[in-house]
Amino acid sequence: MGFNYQIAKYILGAANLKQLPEDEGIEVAFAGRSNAGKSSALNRLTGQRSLARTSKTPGRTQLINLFSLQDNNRLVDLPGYGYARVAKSVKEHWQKTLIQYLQKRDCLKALVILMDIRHPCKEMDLSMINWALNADLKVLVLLSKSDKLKHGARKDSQRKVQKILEEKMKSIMNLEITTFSALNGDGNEFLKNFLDRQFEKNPISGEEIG
Ligand SMILES: Nc1nc2c(ncn2[C@@H]2O[C@H](COP(=O)(O)OP(=O)(O)O)[C@@H](O)[C@H]2O)c(=O)[nH]1
Ligand SMILES: [Mg+2]
Repeated sequence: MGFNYQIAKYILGAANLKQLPEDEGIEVAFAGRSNAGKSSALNRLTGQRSLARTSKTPGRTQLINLFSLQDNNRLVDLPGYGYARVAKSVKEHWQKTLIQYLQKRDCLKALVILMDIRHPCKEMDLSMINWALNADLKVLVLLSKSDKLKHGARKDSQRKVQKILEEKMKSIMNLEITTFSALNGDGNEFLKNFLDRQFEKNPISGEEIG
């Protein structure tokens, strides 16, 4: 009885916090460096090829894009962080808006943080993960574009990242990691299962049969 992510519908792109819908229900946001694969992951998750615009020009998704699911649940495509080729003033504005969203949005329950499996754990990634865990958010790390590596290298990278995060984070209780490919669907079930648990209103504590 997982959620239906195919019904996701674009609501709006917010340029600032005032344009966001009411701060109620549950939001799970996708974050990561520009070009990490956020939009592609949302497209794969929802089975909609062009739900979130994917771009070959990094740094173009500079709005907070919201998508509705059933029951006042929403997916959020955040502007990518740390892309150098954008004007400094523009970058600073977005960094500020991003931080404000993360700090002030009460309905934000979890972050999905994408890191290119070939270039994981950059400084901004680590501070983002650290910040989210300290703010008591659930965090799922997607090591994206896993199709770019062979099976062995993929597993190696995941183990390395796991170790780095164990060392650098105070607690990894609320942290999960999987490899992910928007191209071949690797990790998509893991992602769905993670999201199902965030959106679930009354998590069943014990086994309930019948
Ligand atoms: N091979 C491969 N390429 C990907 C994957 N996900 C994204 N890309 C490519 O990476 C680039 C950036 O993707 P996009 O989703 O726009 O990243 P965003 O900036 O984080 O939203 C695009 O050229 C995508 O086609 C993946 O799983 N495998
Ligand atoms: Mg994007």
